Amino acid sequence: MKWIAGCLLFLVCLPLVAETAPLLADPPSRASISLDGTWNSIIDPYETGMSSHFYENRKPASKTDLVEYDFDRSPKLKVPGDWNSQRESLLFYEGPMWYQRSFSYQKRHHRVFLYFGAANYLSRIWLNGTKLGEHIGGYTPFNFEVTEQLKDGDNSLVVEVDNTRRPEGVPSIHTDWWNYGGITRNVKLIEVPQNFIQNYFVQLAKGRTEEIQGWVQLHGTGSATIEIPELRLKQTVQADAQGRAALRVLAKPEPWSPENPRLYQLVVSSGDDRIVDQVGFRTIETRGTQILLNGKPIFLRGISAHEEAPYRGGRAVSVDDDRTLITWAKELGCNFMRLTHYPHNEDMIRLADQMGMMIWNEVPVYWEMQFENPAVLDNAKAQLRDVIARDQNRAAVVIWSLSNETPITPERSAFLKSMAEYARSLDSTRLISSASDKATHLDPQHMALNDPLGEYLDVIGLNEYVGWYFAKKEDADRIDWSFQYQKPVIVTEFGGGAQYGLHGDSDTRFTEEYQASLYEHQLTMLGKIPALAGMSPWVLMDFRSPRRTLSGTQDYFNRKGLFSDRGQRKQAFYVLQKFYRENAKH
Ligand code: GCB
Repeated sequence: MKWIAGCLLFLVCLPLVAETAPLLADPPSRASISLDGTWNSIIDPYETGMSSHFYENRKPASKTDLVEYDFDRSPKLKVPGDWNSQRESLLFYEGPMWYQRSFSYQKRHHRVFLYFGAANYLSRIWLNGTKLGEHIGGYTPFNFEVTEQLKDGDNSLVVEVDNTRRPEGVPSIHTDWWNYGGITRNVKLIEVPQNFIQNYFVQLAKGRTEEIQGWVQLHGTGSATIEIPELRLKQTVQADAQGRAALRVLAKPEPWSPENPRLYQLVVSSGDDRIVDQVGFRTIETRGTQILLNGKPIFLRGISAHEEAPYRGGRAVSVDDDRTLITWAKELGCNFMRLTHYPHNEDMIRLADQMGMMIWNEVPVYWEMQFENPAVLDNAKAQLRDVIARDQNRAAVVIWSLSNETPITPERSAFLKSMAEYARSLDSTRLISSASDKATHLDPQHMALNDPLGEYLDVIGLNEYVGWYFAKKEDADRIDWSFQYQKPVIVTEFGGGAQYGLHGDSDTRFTEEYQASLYEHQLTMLGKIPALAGMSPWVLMDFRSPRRTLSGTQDYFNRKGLFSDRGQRKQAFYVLQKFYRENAKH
């Protein structure tokens, strides 16, 4: 009996579908074929596609054959792109959507992987009717090997993407941003030799400006050669039985910084595989309550931002969208962006490397979640693992953020402790943080953040809405803050809503004057926090949120942007710009 129960348990625990393959590094030098463009799509709120086998992409075999779907006659969707902003009727749609495209292929390389930049939230993928697997999580890349399933000539790729919100999801049911569904990032075939370079990590060792360390992960064995021609560096390292080759070498690169975003060509080769990347080198550490970039204290003049497209709305999908967002942050005087509340696209991080913008990179552990559920922890860790695997060579990324505004419970603290340890085991060179809003009012003039989570972090993130969600903005002038942990503090959010062009006195909510005045009072208050090492007010641009229903003012937009969603600057933009100009040296 026990034996049968054991077997049953084993069967239940077995994955029901093929797993995704380990993530491939995807620098622009990889040989690849883009599958972006116009795809066929079928909205499927009742998920009949599974029982009707949409993935077979079948046509009636005869006049009498009943097939109740036809991808070729269905509406089109652009990939990459969210579906909500492509068709008015899809603005609020949450549920399954089927995507299909045909493409022709001629085999040129030994092995081929199908790579998705991201699809929100649950994806199931079939190539020529064969299921490749599933992926959970809306903001991280994933890939499958398709060497066996690809045919010479015509191929049909079918993807079911379902953005239904789920209690056990990461994030869970409630967020303050739009649950954009769809294949929101690039899709491509990546071609590699039989033995290939899976990934590589080449950065300065923690706190060492003259030592480059890292590894190359091979799919196969043998050796890997790492070259940085401008540093006259060339090292060949032998892989162990797991294909991992460790690197440690003395070198003196010119340090990357926002003022001087110096990048070096990096060449990694092994057998027939060769990767070329652009990599910057910098150190990032803390000392007491300071953050040190390349050994020197730096103040993070930041702004928070969602991955939403300026002017036209919807998910940001192009390098031009990314460039506009970073350019606006630069105009504001920023050297730092907090990219909330999930990993943004890879191009954004690459652009930050090139343009000189330090990045806070976050995973969507947000508000209430099932912290006691081990599968949720696995999911959150997988998202953390994959964003680190994707961005670990970007000097711009200085902080991995584990979470935002989670409730203080023993289960949540254990969850985040485990995440912090995992992040450090994957990347020991960057800082770990999290944003907490669990401050307490000790008395009218004194607030304290004593979130036990602080123990596991290098940098404390504080979200506080004095003058918007509680207290009057004028109260900020008299409020002092205290923190339980002697660590650097970044005020990761403060702000208030304003409708661009709405004017009035500074006590009237949603006027530009109210927002500008709130910033003035906030900046007075923040100036009195000795441990303050940076800030990233909420938020760069107005963004869509289903929670923001106030008609005529919000219209399903969170209006706390310094820019409107159409790119107009509000008065508060200039308040913060002035402050950052005056504090540029700190
Ligand atoms: C917060 C959240 C952010 C919200 C923001 C707001 O504390 O972290 O996701 O959008 O407040 O506008 O209320």
